[in-house]
Amino acid sequence: MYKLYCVPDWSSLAVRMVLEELGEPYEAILVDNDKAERDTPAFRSMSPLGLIPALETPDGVMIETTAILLWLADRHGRLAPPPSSPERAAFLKWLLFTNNTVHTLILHLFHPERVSSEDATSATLALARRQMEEVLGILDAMVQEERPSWLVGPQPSILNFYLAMLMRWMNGYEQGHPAHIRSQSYPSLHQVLVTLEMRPAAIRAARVEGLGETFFTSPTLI
Ligand SMILES: N[C@@H](CCC(=O)N[C@@H](CS)C(=O)NCC(=O)O)C(=O)O
Repeated sequence: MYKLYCVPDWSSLAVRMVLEELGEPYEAILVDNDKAERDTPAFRSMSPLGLIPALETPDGVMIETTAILLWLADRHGRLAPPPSSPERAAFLKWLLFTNNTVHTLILHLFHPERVSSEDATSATLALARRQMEEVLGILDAMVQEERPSWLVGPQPSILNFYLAMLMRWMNGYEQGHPAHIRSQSYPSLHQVLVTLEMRPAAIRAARVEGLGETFFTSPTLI
């Protein structure tokens, strides 16, 4: 059985939602959000930077949200166009784009002190905000123009879950902070959240993690 090392509402949420969607049994191992627990040799041997998530699989421990999601999709043959599909190229491109831009910029918006000196955090936040608006605009336009089946088709892909989690955090961030970006400003992306919010797997994961009802579109962060 998979073992998911998680903290509620951290990046492990996307993995939990995907495991729920796949209907795969897993054990959720709650890690204390206190850094000390993630700093233990035992945890560091699985996740060298002490980051969440980590997933124990029959092939060894995995880290990195995108790698885990893609591995799960490929292993179970669902939630992503398969390697032979003509849709695979675009899917991979936008999955990695989301990982490298949206997820990275969120970390800059939430922890500007990690990427700039103390006295430059407001400039870092302003820059990250502008960059985030640009990349969300690019993604929104892509969805509107291309209507990719792996994002707006009848079945979600791993990217729906990943993107919805990332946008949840921005939707729920304290108003007035540069990290507070409403998904409504990006209508095609917002629709992905609206649709996924009704998905039983997402609802189950949200309940277990205590994320409330409108957990993507109008969330309260925990
Ligand atoms: N590149 C990693 C980033 C994971 C990450 O930053 N996880 C956050 C939680 S959402 C974390 O563990 N933060 C703890 C810390 O930075 O000390 C991934 O995509 O999985």
